[in-house]
Amino acid sequence: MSEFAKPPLSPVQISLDVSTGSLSPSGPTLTRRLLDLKGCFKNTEAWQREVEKSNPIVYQVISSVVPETARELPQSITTIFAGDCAGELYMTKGHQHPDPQGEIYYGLEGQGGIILFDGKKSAWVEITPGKIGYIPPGWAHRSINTGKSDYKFLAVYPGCAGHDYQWVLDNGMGLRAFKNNNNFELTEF
Ligand code: S6P
Ligand code: ZN
Repeated sequence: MSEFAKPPLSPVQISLDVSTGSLSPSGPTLTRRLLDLKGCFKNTEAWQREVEKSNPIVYQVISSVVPETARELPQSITTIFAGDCAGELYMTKGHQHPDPQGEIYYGLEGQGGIILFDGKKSAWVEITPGKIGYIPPGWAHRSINTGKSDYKFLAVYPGCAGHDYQWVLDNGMGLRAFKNNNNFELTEF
């Protein structure tokens, strides 16, 4: 398995293959199945049933070789597959940055968006190919695939930011995204 490079890094060119969502050279790949999203979907009975039935892959994250350490600027490609659990669209776990740092997402393929929540206010930022979504410091973020094919985006974030997943389990995200006929709708959490 590929690993992060050890600082100090040399200047490097990184190739991005949008069709596979891969980077070269690349760092670690993370694959999240439905079981890994425990506590995320509203309908916990449907979630349990589908975990026992097939436990499908919901998304994967391919990191570049740039490590998640202070002063570095890591990047990753997230691919969220199309699907839903009892109508709630496939999504990432969502996290808050313990060190409140901003982040940018850049849409590569498919249709999606970000649910953001600062603990009081929630927001939705649509992401399609060529669009940049800005996540300000202090806003937890969860990505959603709102389309019928893979949704892929590039993330660039400060290496010191970190990932607090428990914050989302404790505070929610303010909004949920459900499929609705050929479209989707956002509902209260
Ligand atoms: C990292 C950045 C993304 C996510 C990825 C998966 O700060 O926001 O690379 O890690 O989209 O989401 P999650 O919520 O499982 O980390
Ligand atoms: Zn983040």
